[in-house]
Amino acid sequence: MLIFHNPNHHLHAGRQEMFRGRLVPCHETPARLDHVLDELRRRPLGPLREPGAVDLDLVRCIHSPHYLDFLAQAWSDWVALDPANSEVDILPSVWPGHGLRRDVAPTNFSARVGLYSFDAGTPLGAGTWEAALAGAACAIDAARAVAAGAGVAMALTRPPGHHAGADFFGGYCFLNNSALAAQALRDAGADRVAVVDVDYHHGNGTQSIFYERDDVFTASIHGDPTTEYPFYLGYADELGRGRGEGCNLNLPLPSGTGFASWQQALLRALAEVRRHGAEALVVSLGVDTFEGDPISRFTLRSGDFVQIGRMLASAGLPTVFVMEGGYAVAEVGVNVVNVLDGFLT
Ligand code: Q9C
Ligand code: ZN
Repeated sequence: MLIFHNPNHHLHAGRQEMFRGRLVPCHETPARLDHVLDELRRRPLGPLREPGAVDLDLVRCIHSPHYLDFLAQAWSDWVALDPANSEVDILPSVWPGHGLRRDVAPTNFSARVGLYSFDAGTPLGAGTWEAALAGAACAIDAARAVAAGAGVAMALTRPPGHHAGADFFGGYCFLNNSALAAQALRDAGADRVAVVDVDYHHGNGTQSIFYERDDVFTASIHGDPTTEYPFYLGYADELGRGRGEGCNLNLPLPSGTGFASWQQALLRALAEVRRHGAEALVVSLGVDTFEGDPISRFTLRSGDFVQIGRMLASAGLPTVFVMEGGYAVAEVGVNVVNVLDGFLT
C-alpha cells in the first residue's frame, strides 16, 4: 500500500484546548502520527512517500477562498496585534450565534476567528497552515495514485479533517482531507464516489460539504450526537438536500457500543455505498472507537480493527484511507496499521 505521510505535521502542535471551563492539554498531538510511523517500521505495508506540491485549485473547489485567505494569514495577523502573541495559540472565544449576522465580515481579529470556527477546542498555531496544506497534498496525492490504478493508498496526516467545512475549522480540523480526496477522485474520472467515516465523531464537515451533491455519497458511523461531539449534526434524519437527497447516511450509535453492533452499522453503510454505484471509496479513518480512547465511548478492541480493514476491502473498490482521530496515543499506531493490514489480507 502506498502511504503518503505528512512531513510537516509536527508544525501543528496545539498547546491547550478549552474543556469544561478550563484550558487542558491538547489531545490531538504530534506523537499520534509518530506512533503510526513507528508501527509501520515494525510492520511495513509498502512504500512511504512524501507528497508533492499541493494543488491549490483543487483545495479551492472544497474550501471557500475567503476562508483559505483567513487561514493563510491568521498567524501573522495574530502576531501583528502583539508580538507577545507568538507564545500563545489562537483559540476562538466568540461566535455569530442566535440572531447575529454572519453576512458582514468584521475586521476585529477575534471576531474573524469566530466567523470561521465552531468550537474552542481547536488551537491555531504558527505552523498550522503549513501542516494542514501538506496534509491536503497527502490526501490529493493518495487519491490520484488510486485513480491511476494503485488500488489502495493512504494519507497519513494530521491535523485531521472531517470536522472542517467549506469555510470553518473545529474539532481539531482545518482542511477537509477526505473531501479533497473524494473531489480528486471525481476530477480523475470516477462518476460516483463514497466517503465512509468510521471515526467516533460524526463527520459534520464532510457531510455539509457534499450535502447537496449526488456525485459523492457520504456515510458516517458515530457516537449519538445527543451526547457526543459535535452535538449539532449527525442525526439519522439528515439525508441530504436537493440533488443530494438520499446521498447522506448517518448511523449514530449509543455510548458503550461494542464491535458486534458497530460491525452491523458498517455492513449497512457498505450496502448503501454499493447501492449508490460508487466507483471509488474514501475512508475517514479515525480509531477513536477504541475502548481505551480518552474522549470517546465505544469499546472496540485492537483486534477488531483488523476485521474493519477486511470488511472495507470486501467492498471491492479503489480505496483511499485518510487519517482522522484516535487519542489513545500509544495504541493509535497498532490500531491504524491493523486496519490497513486487514484491508490487504
Ligand atoms: N475535550 C476528531 O476526532 N472535543 N476530532 C471534545 C473533549 C472535540 C474530535 C471534548 C473532539 C474532536 C477528528
Ligand atoms: Zn473523532
